[in-house]
Amino acid sequence: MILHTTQETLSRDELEELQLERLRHTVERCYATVDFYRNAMNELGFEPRHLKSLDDVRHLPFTKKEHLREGYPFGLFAVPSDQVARVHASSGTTGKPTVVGYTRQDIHTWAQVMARSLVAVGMRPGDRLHNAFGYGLFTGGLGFHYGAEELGVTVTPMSGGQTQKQIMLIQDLAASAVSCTPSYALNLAEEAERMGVDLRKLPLELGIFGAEPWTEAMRYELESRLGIEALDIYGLSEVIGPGVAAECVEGRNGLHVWEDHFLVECVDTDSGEPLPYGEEGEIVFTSLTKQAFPVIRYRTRDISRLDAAPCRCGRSHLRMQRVTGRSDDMLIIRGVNVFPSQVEAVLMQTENLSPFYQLEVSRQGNMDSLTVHVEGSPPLMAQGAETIEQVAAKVRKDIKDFIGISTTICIKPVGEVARSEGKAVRVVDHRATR
Ligand code: DLL
Repeated sequence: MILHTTQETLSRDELEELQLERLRHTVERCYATVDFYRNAMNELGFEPRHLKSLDDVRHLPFTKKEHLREGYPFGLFAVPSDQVARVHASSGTTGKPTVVGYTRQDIHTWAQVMARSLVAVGMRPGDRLHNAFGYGLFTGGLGFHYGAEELGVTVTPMSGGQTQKQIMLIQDLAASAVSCTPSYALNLAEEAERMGVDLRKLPLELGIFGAEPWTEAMRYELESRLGIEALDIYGLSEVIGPGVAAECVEGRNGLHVWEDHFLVECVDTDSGEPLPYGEEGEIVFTSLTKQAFPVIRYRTRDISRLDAAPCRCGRSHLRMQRVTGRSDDMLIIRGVNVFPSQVEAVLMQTENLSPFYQLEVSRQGNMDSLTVHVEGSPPLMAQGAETIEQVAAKVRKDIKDFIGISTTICIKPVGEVARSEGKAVRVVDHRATR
Protein backbone atom coordinates (compact mmCIF):
# COMPACT_ATOMS: atom_id res chain seq x y z
CA MET A 1 0.00 0.00 0.00
CA ILE A 2 1.26 3.51 -0.76
CA LEU A 3 1.58 5.19 2.61
CA HIS A 4 2.28 8.67 1.40
CA THR A 5 1.84 10.65 -1.78
CA THR A 6 4.84 11.49 -3.95
CA GLN A 7 4.51 15.20 -3.04
CA GLU A 8 5.36 14.30 0.54
CA THR A 9 8.78 12.89 -0.36
CA LEU A 10 9.97 15.38 -2.99
CA SER A 11 13.56 16.48 -2.63
CA ARG A 12 13.97 19.99 -1.20
CA ASP A 13 14.86 21.34 -4.64
CA GLU A 14 11.85 19.79 -6.32
CA LEU A 15 9.56 20.99 -3.57
CA GLU A 16 10.89 24.54 -3.66
CA GLU A 17 10.55 24.69 -7.44
CA LEU A 18 6.91 23.67 -7.11
CA GLN A 19 6.37 26.15 -4.28
CA LEU A 20 7.84 29.03 -6.26
CA GLU A 21 5.67 28.30 -9.28
CA ARG A 22 2.57 28.12 -7.07
CA LEU A 23 3.54 31.18 -5.05
CA ARG A 24 3.93 33.23 -8.23
CA HIS A 25 0.53 32.15 -9.41
CA THR A 26 -1.07 32.96 -6.04
CA VAL A 27 0.54 36.39 -5.82
CA GLU A 28 -0.46 37.26 -9.37
CA ARG A 29 -4.05 36.20 -8.74
CA CYS A 30 -4.26 38.09 -5.47
CA TYR A 31 -2.84 41.20 -7.08
CA ALA A 32 -5.24 40.99 -9.97
CA THR A 33 -8.41 40.14 -8.09
CA VAL A 34 -8.30 41.29 -4.44
CA ASP A 35 -8.17 45.03 -3.74
CA PHE A 36 -6.74 44.47 -0.27
CA TYR A 37 -3.72 42.55 -1.54
CA ARG A 38 -3.10 44.89 -4.47
CA ASN A 39 -3.19 47.94 -2.17
CA ALA A 40 -0.99 46.28 0.43
CA MET A 41 1.60 45.31 -2.22
CA ASN A 42 1.46 48.74 -3.82
CA GLU A 43 2.11 50.34 -0.46
CA LEU A 44 5.32 48.35 -0.16
CA GLY A 45 6.24 49.01 -3.78
CA PHE A 46 5.99 45.31 -4.52
CA GLU A 47 4.77 43.95 -7.83
CA PRO A 48 4.26 40.27 -8.67
CA ARG A 49 7.14 40.42 -11.19
CA HIS A 50 9.53 41.17 -8.30
CA LEU A 51 9.06 37.65 -7.03
CA LYS A 52 12.19 35.89 -8.24
CA SER A 53 12.88 33.36 -5.50
CA LEU A 54 11.12 31.85 -2.50
CA ASP A 55 13.14 34.12 -0.23
CA ASP A 56 11.36 37.08 -1.77
CA VAL A 57 8.27 36.05 0.17
CA ARG A 58 9.66 38.18 2.99
CA HIS A 59 9.02 41.29 0.88
CA LEU A 60 5.31 40.56 0.68
CA PRO A 61 2.93 42.27 3.11
CA PHE A 62 1.54 40.40 6.11
CA THR A 63 -2.15 39.65 6.41
CA LYS A 64 -3.63 39.91 9.89
CA LYS A 65 -6.88 38.91 11.49
CA GLU A 66 -8.00 42.55 11.59
CA HIS A 67 -7.60 42.79 7.80
CA LEU A 68 -9.96 39.86 7.41
CA ARG A 69 -12.40 41.52 9.79
CA GLU A 70 -12.26 44.76 7.84
CA GLY A 71 -13.03 42.80 4.67
CA TYR A 72 -16.07 41.09 6.25
CA PRO A 73 -17.74 39.17 4.77
CA PHE A 74 -16.38 38.63 1.21
CA GLY A 75 -13.81 41.41 0.74
CA LEU A 76 -10.81 39.07 0.45
CA PHE A 77 -12.43 36.50 -1.82
CA ALA A 78 -10.59 36.02 -5.09
CA VAL A 79 -13.37 34.41 -7.17
CA PRO A 80 -16.86 35.55 -8.19
CA SER A 81 -19.57 34.49 -5.75
CA ASP A 82 -21.03 31.88 -8.11
CA GLN A 83 -17.79 29.93 -7.85
CA VAL A 84 -17.93 29.73 -4.07
CA ALA A 85 -19.19 26.29 -3.16
CA ARG A 86 -19.07 26.67 0.60
CA VAL A 87 -18.30 29.11 3.38
CA HIS A 88 -17.14 28.49 6.94
CA ALA A 89 -16.61 30.99 9.71
CA SER A 90 -14.32 31.15 12.69
CA SER A 91 -15.91 32.41 15.84
CA GLY A 92 -14.41 35.67 16.93
CA THR A 93 -14.38 36.32 20.66
CA THR A 94 -15.89 39.70 19.92
CA GLY A 95 -18.04 41.02 17.10
CA LYS A 96 -18.30 39.47 13.67
CA PRO A 97 -16.74 36.15 12.76
CA THR A 98 -14.23 35.73 9.94
CA VAL A 99 -15.84 34.24 6.85
CA VAL A 100 -13.74 31.98 4.64
CA GLY A 101 -14.72 30.46 1.29
CA TYR A 102 -13.98 27.42 -0.86
CA THR A 103 -14.45 26.58 -4.51
CA ARG A 104 -15.22 22.96 -5.39
CA GLN A 105 -11.54 22.56 -6.17
CA ASP A 106 -10.62 23.98 -2.74
CA ILE A 107 -12.87 21.45 -1.06
CA HIS A 108 -11.13 18.73 -3.02
CA THR A 109 -7.69 20.08 -2.00
CA TRP A 110 -8.82 20.21 1.61
CA ALA A 111 -10.10 16.62 1.49
CA GLN A 112 -6.73 15.57 0.10
CA VAL A 113 -4.60 17.29 2.72
CA MET A 114 -6.91 15.92 5.40
CA ALA A 115 -6.69 12.40 3.95
CA ARG A 116 -2.92 12.81 3.92
CA SER A 117 -3.00 13.93 7.55
CA LEU A 118 -5.10 10.91 8.50
CA VAL A 119 -2.60 8.59 6.82
CA ALA A 120 0.24 10.34 8.64
CA VAL A 121 -1.37 9.77 12.04
CA GLY A 122 -1.83 6.12 11.17
CA MET A 123 -5.31 5.70 9.68
CA ARG A 124 -5.94 3.39 6.75
CA PRO A 125 -8.87 2.72 4.41
CA GLY A 126 -11.41 0.54 6.17
CA ASP A 127 -10.83 2.13 9.59
CA ARG A 128 -13.81 3.55 11.46
CA LEU A 129 -13.61 7.16 12.61
CA HIS A 130 -15.87 8.55 15.31
CA ASN A 131 -15.73 12.25 14.48
CA ALA A 132 -16.66 14.37 17.49
CA PHE A 133 -15.44 17.68 16.07
CA GLY A 134 -18.32 20.11 15.70
CA TYR A 135 -20.13 20.16 12.36
CA GLY A 136 -21.24 23.56 11.14
CA LEU A 137 -19.48 26.84 10.65
CA PHE A 138 -16.45 25.43 12.49
CA THR A 139 -14.13 23.68 10.04
CA GLY A 140 -13.33 20.73 12.32
CA GLY A 141 -16.31 18.47 11.65
CA LEU A 142 -16.61 18.77 7.88
CA GLY A 143 -12.84 18.93 7.38
CA PHE A 144 -12.35 15.54 9.03
CA HIS A 145 -15.47 14.19 7.38
CA TYR A 146 -14.36 14.88 3.82
CA GLY A 147 -10.81 13.74 4.50
CA ALA A 148 -12.00 10.46 6.01
CA GLU A 149 -14.29 9.79 3.06
CA GLU A 150 -11.51 10.64 0.64
CA LEU A 151 -9.29 8.05 2.31
CA GLY A 152 -11.95 5.36 2.38
CA VAL A 153 -12.54 5.47 6.12
CA THR A 154 -16.03 4.90 7.51
CA VAL A 155 -17.01 8.05 9.33
CA THR A 156 -19.58 8.55 12.08
CA PRO A 157 -20.53 12.25 11.84
CA MET A 158 -21.19 12.59 15.57
CA SER A 159 -20.29 16.27 16.09
CA GLY A 160 -19.91 17.60 19.67
CA GLY A 161 -22.14 17.12 22.71
CA GLN A 162 -24.35 14.25 23.90
CA THR A 163 -21.38 12.72 25.66
CA GLN A 164 -23.11 9.57 26.90
CA LYS A 165 -24.42 8.84 23.43
CA GLN A 166 -20.91 9.30 22.07
CA ILE A 167 -19.62 6.61 24.43
CA MET A 168 -22.42 4.27 23.42
CA LEU A 169 -21.71 4.73 19.71
CA ILE A 170 -17.92 4.43 20.07
CA GLN A 171 -18.65 1.10 21.73
CA ASP A 172 -21.46 -0.19 19.51
CA LEU A 173 -19.99 0.90 16.16
CA ALA A 174 -16.55 -0.36 17.17
CA ALA A 175 -14.76 2.88 16.27
CA SER A 176 -11.05 2.40 15.65
CA ALA A 177 -10.29 6.12 15.92
CA VAL A 178 -11.79 9.20 17.54
CA SER A 179 -11.27 12.82 16.58
CA CYS A 180 -12.04 15.81 18.81
CA THR A 181 -10.32 18.46 20.89
CA PRO A 182 -7.99 17.03 23.54
CA SER A 183 -10.09 18.66 26.26
CA TYR A 184 -13.24 16.97 24.96
CA ALA A 185 -11.38 13.65 24.79
CA LEU A 186 -10.77 13.99 28.54
CA ASN A 187 -14.44 14.67 28.99
CA LEU A 188 -15.22 11.48 27.03
CA ALA A 189 -12.78 9.49 29.16
CA GLU A 190 -14.38 10.76 32.35
CA GLU A 191 -17.91 10.05 31.15
CA ALA A 192 -16.94 6.53 30.05
CA GLU A 193 -15.45 5.85 33.48
CA ARG A 194 -18.66 7.13 35.09
CA MET A 195 -20.72 4.85 32.84
CA GLY A 196 -18.53 1.87 33.70
CA VAL A 197 -17.25 1.55 30.13
CA ASP A 198 -13.57 0.67 29.85
CA LEU A 199 -12.49 2.41 26.65
CA ARG A 200 -9.14 0.63 26.84
CA LYS A 201 -10.84 -2.68 26.19
CA LEU A 202 -12.59 -1.46 23.03
CA PRO A 203 -11.19 -1.63 19.47
CA LEU A 204 -10.40 2.10 19.76
CA GLU A 205 -6.72 2.52 18.89
CA LEU A 206 -6.14 6.07 17.83
CA GLY A 207 -7.07 9.60 18.90
CA ILE A 208 -6.58 12.52 16.52
CA PHE A 209 -6.65 15.67 18.55
CA GLY A 210 -6.23 19.34 17.77
CA ALA A 211 -7.91 22.75 17.48
CA GLU A 212 -6.43 23.88 20.81
CA PRO A 213 -3.04 23.77 22.52
CA TRP A 214 -2.21 20.66 24.54
CA THR A 215 0.92 19.29 26.17
CA GLU A 216 2.96 16.09 25.98
CA ALA A 217 1.76 15.32 29.49
CA MET A 218 -1.84 15.56 28.28
CA ARG A 219 -0.94 13.18 25.44
CA TYR A 220 0.17 10.52 27.94
CA GLU A 221 -2.87 11.09 30.12
CA LEU A 222 -5.18 10.58 27.14
CA GLU A 223 -3.23 7.60 25.87
CA SER A 224 -3.46 5.81 29.18
CA ARG A 225 -7.07 6.65 29.94
CA LEU A 226 -8.43 5.82 26.50
CA GLY A 227 -5.98 3.04 25.65
CA ILE A 228 -5.03 4.72 22.39
CA GLU A 229 -2.19 6.39 20.59
CA ALA A 230 -2.87 10.16 20.61
CA LEU A 231 -1.63 12.33 17.73
CA ASP A 232 -1.71 16.01 17.00
CA ILE A 233 -3.31 17.71 14.01
CA TYR A 234 -3.21 21.41 13.28
CA GLY A 235 -4.97 23.90 11.09
CA LEU A 236 -6.96 27.10 11.03
CA SER A 237 -9.97 28.23 9.07
CA GLU A 238 -8.18 31.16 7.47
CA VAL A 239 -5.65 28.80 5.89
CA ILE A 240 -8.08 25.95 5.02
CA GLY A 241 -9.20 24.30 8.28
CA PRO A 242 -7.73 21.16 9.89
CA GLY A 243 -5.11 19.43 7.75
CA VAL A 244 -2.51 22.18 7.38
CA ALA A 245 -0.07 20.03 9.38
CA ALA A 246 -0.16 16.69 11.16
CA GLU A 247 2.08 14.54 13.28
CA CYS A 248 3.25 11.24 11.89
CA VAL A 249 2.86 8.10 13.90
CA GLU A 250 6.45 7.08 13.16
CA GLY A 251 8.07 10.26 14.48
CA ARG A 252 5.57 11.63 17.03
CA ASN A 253 7.73 14.70 17.22
CA GLY A 254 6.36 17.73 15.45
CA LEU A 255 3.72 18.13 12.76
CA HIS A 256 4.59 17.90 9.07
CA VAL A 257 3.39 21.02 7.29
CA TRP A 258 1.98 20.11 3.87
CA GLU A 259 4.35 22.46 2.17
CA ASP A 260 3.22 21.83 -1.39
CA HIS A 261 -0.01 23.61 -0.39
CA PHE A 262 1.08 25.91 2.45
CA LEU A 263 4.27 27.92 2.53
CA VAL A 264 5.31 28.25 6.17
CA GLU A 265 7.50 30.81 7.93
CA CYS A 266 8.33 31.43 11.55
CA VAL A 267 8.77 35.11 12.38
CA ASP A 268 9.66 37.23 15.36
CA THR A 269 6.35 38.22 16.97
CA ASP A 270 7.36 41.84 17.43
CA SER A 271 9.54 42.67 14.44
CA GLY A 272 8.00 40.27 11.91
CA GLU A 273 11.52 39.28 10.81
CA PRO A 274 11.90 35.65 9.67
CA LEU A 275 13.65 33.44 12.24
CA PRO A 276 16.10 30.59 11.60
CA TYR A 277 14.84 27.02 11.97
CA GLY A 278 14.66 25.98 15.62
CA GLU A 279 13.85 29.39 17.02
CA GLU A 280 10.51 30.00 18.61
CA GLY A 281 8.25 32.56 16.99
CA GLU A 282 4.92 33.15 15.29
CA ILE A 283 3.88 30.84 12.49
CA VAL A 284 2.92 32.52 9.21
CA PHE A 285 1.29 30.81 6.22
CA THR A 286 0.87 31.63 2.56
CA SER A 287 -1.58 29.40 0.72
CA LEU A 288 -0.20 28.02 -2.55
CA THR A 289 -3.17 26.32 -4.17
CA LYS A 290 -6.29 27.91 -2.73
CA GLN A 291 -8.69 29.58 -5.12
CA ALA A 292 -11.59 31.25 -3.31
CA PHE A 293 -9.77 32.56 -0.27
CA PRO A 294 -6.01 32.67 -0.81
CA VAL A 295 -3.95 34.12 2.01
CA ILE A 296 -0.58 35.83 1.79
CA ARG A 297 1.66 35.71 4.86
CA TYR A 298 -1.18 35.19 7.28
CA ARG A 299 -0.09 35.86 10.87
CA THR A 300 -1.57 32.97 12.85
CA ARG A 301 -0.51 34.26 16.27
CA ASP A 302 0.40 30.63 17.03
CA ILE A 303 3.75 30.19 18.72
CA SER A 304 5.93 27.30 17.60
CA ARG A 305 9.27 26.37 16.02
CA LEU A 306 10.12 24.92 12.62
CA ASP A 307 12.29 21.85 12.34
CA ALA A 308 14.08 20.91 9.14
CA ALA A 309 15.75 17.73 10.46
CA PRO A 310 14.87 14.59 8.51
CA CYS A 311 12.03 12.57 10.00
CA ARG A 312 12.16 8.80 10.33
CA CYS A 313 8.90 8.51 8.39
CA GLY A 314 10.67 9.63 5.20
CA ARG A 315 8.48 12.66 4.56
CA SER A 316 10.56 15.60 3.45
CA HIS A 317 8.19 18.30 4.67
CA LEU A 318 9.26 20.60 7.50
CA ARG A 319 7.80 19.96 10.90
CA MET A 320 6.35 22.54 13.24
CA GLN A 321 6.64 21.72 16.91
CA ARG A 322 3.53 21.41 19.03
CA VAL A 323 1.96 24.87 19.34
CA THR A 324 2.78 26.26 22.79
CA GLY A 325 -0.04 28.77 22.68
CA ARG A 326 -1.37 31.78 20.86
CA SER A 327 0.36 35.10 21.29
CA ASP A 328 -3.02 36.54 22.28
CA ASP A 329 -3.56 33.82 24.92
CA MET A 330 -0.29 34.69 26.52
CA LEU A 331 -0.91 36.15 29.95
CA ILE A 332 1.38 38.76 31.31
CA ILE A 333 1.26 38.39 35.05
CA ARG A 334 3.25 41.05 36.83
CA GLY A 335 5.56 41.26 33.86
CA VAL A 336 6.07 37.52 33.39
CA ASN A 337 4.82 35.93 30.18
CA VAL A 338 2.79 32.79 30.83
CA PHE A 339 1.03 30.39 28.49
CA PRO A 340 -1.79 28.26 29.91
CA SER A 341 0.05 25.22 28.53
CA GLN A 342 2.97 25.89 30.90
CA VAL A 343 0.61 25.74 33.87
CA GLU A 344 -0.97 22.61 32.36
CA ALA A 345 2.45 20.92 32.28
CA VAL A 346 2.93 21.55 36.02
CA LEU A 347 -0.58 20.38 36.94
CA MET A 348 -0.24 17.22 34.89
CA GLN A 349 2.94 16.19 36.67
CA THR A 350 1.28 16.51 40.08
CA GLU A 351 -0.23 13.35 41.48
CA ASN A 352 -3.82 13.41 42.66
CA LEU A 353 -4.96 16.26 40.47
CA SER A 354 -7.35 15.68 37.62
CA PRO A 355 -6.45 17.38 34.34
CA PHE A 356 -9.47 19.69 34.33
CA TYR A 357 -8.30 23.22 35.01
CA GLN A 358 -9.04 26.86 34.35
CA LEU A 359 -7.03 30.00 34.99
CA GLU A 360 -8.63 33.12 36.42
CA VAL A 361 -6.86 36.42 36.13
CA SER A 362 -7.87 39.50 38.03
CA ARG A 363 -6.40 42.75 39.17
CA GLN A 364 -6.33 44.05 42.70
CA GLY A 365 -5.15 47.62 42.67
CA ASN A 366 -2.23 47.57 40.27
CA MET A 367 -1.39 43.94 40.91
CA ASP A 368 -2.39 41.11 38.59
CA SER A 369 -3.29 37.91 40.30
CA LEU A 370 -3.63 34.44 38.85
CA THR A 371 -5.82 31.81 40.42
CA VAL A 372 -5.52 28.25 39.15
CA HIS A 373 -8.74 26.28 39.54
CA VAL A 374 -8.08 22.57 39.30
CA GLU A 375 -9.88 19.43 40.39
CA GLY A 376 -8.49 17.03 42.98
CA SER A 377 -8.98 13.30 42.63
CA PRO A 378 -11.72 11.82 44.86
CA PRO A 379 -9.11 10.08 47.11
CA LEU A 380 -7.33 13.40 47.66
CA MET A 381 -10.57 15.23 48.41
CA ALA A 382 -11.45 12.52 50.94
CA GLN A 383 -8.23 13.15 52.86
CA GLY A 384 -9.33 16.51 54.12
CA ALA A 385 -8.20 20.12 54.12
CA GLU A 386 -4.68 19.66 55.42
CA THR A 387 -3.58 17.22 52.71
CA ILE A 388 -5.31 19.26 50.01
CA GLU A 389 -3.43 22.32 51.19
CA GLN A 390 -0.12 20.39 51.00
CA VAL A 391 -0.80 19.53 47.36
CA ALA A 392 -1.80 23.15 46.66
CA ALA A 393 1.43 24.36 48.26
CA LYS A 394 3.47 22.00 46.08
CA VAL A 395 1.76 23.21 42.90
CA ARG A 396 2.25 26.81 43.97
CA LYS A 397 5.95 26.17 44.53
CA ASP A 398 6.41 24.28 41.24
CA ILE A 399 4.72 27.06 39.26
CA LYS A 400 6.92 29.61 41.02
CA ASP A 401 10.04 27.53 40.30
CA PHE A 402 9.27 26.59 36.68
CA ILE A 403 7.39 29.64 35.43
CA GLY A 404 8.36 32.33 37.90
CA ILE A 405 4.98 33.63 39.04
CA SER A 406 3.06 33.53 42.30
CA THR A 407 -0.40 32.01 42.10
CA THR A 408 -3.34 31.05 44.24
CA ILE A 409 -4.19 27.37 43.83
CA CYS A 410 -7.78 26.39 44.31
CA ILE A 411 -8.29 22.60 44.40
CA LYS A 412 -11.93 21.67 43.88
CA PRO A 413 -13.99 18.49 43.94
CA VAL A 414 -14.51 16.61 40.68
CA GLY A 415 -17.05 18.24 38.40
CA GLU A 416 -16.49 21.82 39.57
CA VAL A 417 -14.37 22.99 36.66
CA ALA A 418 -16.41 23.52 33.49
CA ARG A 419 -16.17 20.66 30.95
CA SER A 420 -15.58 21.45 27.29
CA GLU A 421 -17.55 20.21 24.32
CA GLY A 422 -15.20 21.80 21.81
CA LYS A 423 -12.35 24.19 22.45
CA ALA A 424 -11.76 24.51 26.19
CA VAL A 425 -11.92 27.95 27.75
CA ARG A 426 -8.65 27.91 29.66
CA VAL A 427 -8.55 31.51 30.79
CA VAL A 428 -11.11 33.78 32.37
CA ASP A 429 -9.57 37.22 32.41
CA HIS A 430 -11.50 39.73 34.50
CA ARG A 431 -9.04 42.44 33.54
CA ALA A 432 -10.29 42.43 29.97
CA THR A 433 -13.76 43.59 31.03
CA ARG A 434 -12.53 46.67 32.86
O1 DLL B 1 -9.36 24.85 15.00
C1 DLL B 1 -9.18 23.92 12.78
C2 DLL B 1 -8.94 22.57 13.36
C3 DLL B 1 -10.00 21.73 13.57
C4 DLL B 1 -7.65 22.16 13.65
C5 DLL B 1 -9.78 20.47 14.07
C6 DLL B 1 -7.42 20.88 14.15
C7 DLL B 1 -8.47 20.03 14.36
P1 DLL B 1 -10.00 27.57 13.95
O2 DLL B 1 -11.27 27.42 14.70
O3 DLL B 1 -9.90 28.62 12.91
O4 DLL B 1 -9.64 26.23 13.21
O5 DLL B 1 -8.86 27.78 15.03
C8 DLL B 1 -7.52 27.83 14.64
O6 DLL B 1 -6.80 26.83 16.72
O7 DLL B 1 -4.75 29.21 15.04
C9 DLL B 1 -4.56 27.54 16.82
O8 DLL B 1 -4.51 28.63 17.72
C10 DLL B 1 -5.55 26.52 17.33
N1 DLL B 1 -5.14 25.17 16.95
C11 DLL B 1 -5.56 24.43 15.93
N2 DLL B 1 -4.95 23.21 15.94
C12 DLL B 1 -4.09 23.22 16.99
C13 DLL B 1 -3.17 22.29 17.55
C14 DLL B 1 -9.40 25.02 13.80
N3 DLL B 1 -3.00 21.07 17.05
C15 DLL B 1 -6.64 27.96 15.85
N4 DLL B 1 -2.45 22.67 18.62
C16 DLL B 1 -5.18 27.96 15.50
C17 DLL B 1 -2.60 23.91 19.16
C18 DLL B 1 -4.21 24.48 17.63
N5 DLL B 1 -3.47 24.81 18.70
